Amino acid sequence: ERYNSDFNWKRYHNLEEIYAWLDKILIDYANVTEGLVIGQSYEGRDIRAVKISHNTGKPAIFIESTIHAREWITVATATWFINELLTSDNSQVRELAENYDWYVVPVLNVDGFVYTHTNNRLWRKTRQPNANSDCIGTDGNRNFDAHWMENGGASDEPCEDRYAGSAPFSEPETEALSEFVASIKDDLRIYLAFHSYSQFLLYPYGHSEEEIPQNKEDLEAIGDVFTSAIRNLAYGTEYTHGTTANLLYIASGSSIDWAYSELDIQLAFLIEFRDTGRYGQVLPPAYIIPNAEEILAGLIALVDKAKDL
Ligand code: ING
Ligand code: ZN
Repeated sequence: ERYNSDFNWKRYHNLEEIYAWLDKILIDYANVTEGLVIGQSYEGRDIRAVKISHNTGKPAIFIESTIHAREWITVATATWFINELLTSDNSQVRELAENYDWYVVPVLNVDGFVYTHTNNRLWRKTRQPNANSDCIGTDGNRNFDAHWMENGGASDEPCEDRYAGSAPFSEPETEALSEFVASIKDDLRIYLAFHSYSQFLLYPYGHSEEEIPQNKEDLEAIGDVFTSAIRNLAYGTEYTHGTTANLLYIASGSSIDWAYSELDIQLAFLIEFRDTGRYGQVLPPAYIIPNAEEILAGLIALVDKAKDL
């Protein structure tokens, strides 16, 4: 049975349910979707992507979700967003869907995500064992080849949650992602990474407090419209924007720094979803739709602003 009619956004789902739902939308919306497998995880699972396109040759927007296993709100939001792009009749959402080629990886860290359902709800890293250590896994968002392990905010200790790995792209998951994103780089306009939590819109750099060379003003202008769009909804949720290093902490080897510096994607953002710590990573499912609705509003504003830049 490929169809799973129980899929909804009233609760969180496991990988099997999510992949069954992907199979369903690929059938139901076959004319505008394409299912892609960008690689295999350490434990051999498929890392899947969905492409949504109403015509080839449009600028592309890439969404990376759930590089950190415990950040369940990211995959719930990514799947809700895919569903909106396919089903909404709101004119702003239709524009979003039809004027861009969307690539969404709903669960990048598939092994870690399965592990959060079976063993440890708060697991963050991948699941590849480390040489000379009993500790497992690497922080995918410190494993990219961009100032890897150079400037702090990443650890060379395999037992740490921010372990950067034995080398850049030591993890099959980040390696697969980087190969895939590099393959669409010429069309890629915006790179988005979904995380939780803290209610931040972050942009480069993370590896240094030094200012980005070219387009700081553009990124700040986008940050302003993104946060206002969210604040103006009835929920009134407050997001803050700024560079990773200034607003949050120094973190080298992240995917947005890599996309920005190595692939020259000028618009690369990491969004930290709800909340600000009350529930943290264990956000109750009643907040899935409010979170997703405000992220949609923020992304409509973000993409619209990017058009003028
Ligand atoms: N936060 C991000 C992390 O990987 C971050 C913060 C943003 C790092 C941008 C690097 C670049 O630590 C979470 N919640 O994972
Ligand atoms: Zn994260």
